Amino acid sequence: MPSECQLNNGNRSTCPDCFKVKKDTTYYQDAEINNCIGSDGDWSNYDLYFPSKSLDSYASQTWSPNLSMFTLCFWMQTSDSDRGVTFSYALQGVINELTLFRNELTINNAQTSYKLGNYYDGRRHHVCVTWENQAGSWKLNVNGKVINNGSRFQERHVIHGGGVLVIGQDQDRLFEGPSGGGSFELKQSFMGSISGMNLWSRVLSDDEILRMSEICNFGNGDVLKWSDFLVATHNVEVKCPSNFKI
Ligand SMILES: [Ca+2]
Repeated sequence: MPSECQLNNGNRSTCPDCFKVKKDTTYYQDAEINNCIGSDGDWSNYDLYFPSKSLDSYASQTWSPNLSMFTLCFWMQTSDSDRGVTFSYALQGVINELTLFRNELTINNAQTSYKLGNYYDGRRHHVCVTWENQAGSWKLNVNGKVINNGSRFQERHVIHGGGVLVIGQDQDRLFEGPSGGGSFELKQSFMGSISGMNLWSRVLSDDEILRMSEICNFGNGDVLKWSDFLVATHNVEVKCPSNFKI
């Protein structure tokens, strides 16, 4: 006989083994929330949508490890004709510790040119940037192809953890939250969608990157994974399920 109503945050996707069929029991699950959960059971099947250029839209995060190499991958779709910035990581005293400008990759305030801006064309693209500090080799990979690469870029440098990462804006001074103000520049705010952003502490191979781009797989970064970005979004639309997955 139905008698009790139990509500909890778990569901069949987050904990398949917890679900037990029980007589006279009906299982309900919020369909919309369910749409945001990826096949990994994590809250990862969503896009961040920045509807227009604005100083007040962003997602922010941080990470702990120091990085002597990295791979950063994400999906994006933008028709921004201006200098929208996807990724801005700053440390106290080093405002461009790792920044993806439209046509420059910046590590520890030094820049190298690339052609990411060619893909601000309104279509969906898979973007990866890799770098390592032994040879200073770096690479921009879009849709599984190497677009630009170089070496002797910031050899021996270590990107320290504990800074401030902002998605969708360029930090002109260390961002300290909504009340801080004055940290961003409108021309460099991002409009469009960003999804599946992950950061790894190693250089992924071209094959691994190609596979991710072909199957629209987000992967799971060991430094940051996409589900980590939901906790601190501000005036950004969260759209589920992701428009970038097949
Ligand atoms: Ca700026």
